[in-house]
Amino acid sequence: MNANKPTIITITGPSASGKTLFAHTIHDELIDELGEDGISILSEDAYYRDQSHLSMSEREQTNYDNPSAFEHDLLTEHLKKITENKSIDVPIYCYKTHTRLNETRVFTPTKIVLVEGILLLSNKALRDQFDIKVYMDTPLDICLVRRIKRDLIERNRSVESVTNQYLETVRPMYYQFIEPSKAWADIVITRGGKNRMAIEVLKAKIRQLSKLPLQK
Ligand code: UZR
Ligand code: MG
Repeated sequence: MNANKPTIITITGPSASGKTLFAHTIHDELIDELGEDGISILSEDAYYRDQSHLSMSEREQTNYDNPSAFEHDLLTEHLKKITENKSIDVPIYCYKTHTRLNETRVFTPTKIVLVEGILLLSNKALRDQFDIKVYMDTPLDICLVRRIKRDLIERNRSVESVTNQYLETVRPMYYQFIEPSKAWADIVITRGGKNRMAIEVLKAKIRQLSKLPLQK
């Protein structure tokens, strides 16, 4: 790891495995100590391809669990810019409409960048951008229960649509792409985003890395 560039840590694993919770817990528990330029989170979800050229029913047929659903090239390019301490314009994706908004969010590199998402280790160019690779190995039945609860509340979905999507894409794509990508992980975390010792171990490593000087 080079002391002069941001450290990029990926937190990956199946949908609803606790990636977002894990990343946010680490971030929120360190932000006062490390400051706004110390730690931040980037989400792979923001890089979902825009579906506005399709009808709503076509958009609902898209396989969002296949790597091709993401603009991974753009994310790779953005991560390279981050390592050069350059700002990026992060897309904003809307789950309800399956489209990208016109506006973007300016992201300024921080000393530590946590990148969370389902297929971050499925692509070599992308994988090569990460200094530390973490995989959330939460059992798939636990993920499904969480996914039903979350998508009903946060993503405006019905039980039927979530369970159909689970059988048609989430589960098969997990076995095809996500589960095999675990082999690339440096650290495999059991039991989900509330695993306290895993959070503390990551925090300790991040604190250590944060002591290294960042070139301005
Ligand atoms: P996380 N997803 C949608 O349901 N709709 C979209 O427009 C874009 C994505 C789902 C996607 C994936 N797929 O499982 C999940 N399905 O979002 C990834 N089916 O998000 O890691 O937060 O669960
Ligand atoms: Mg998430």
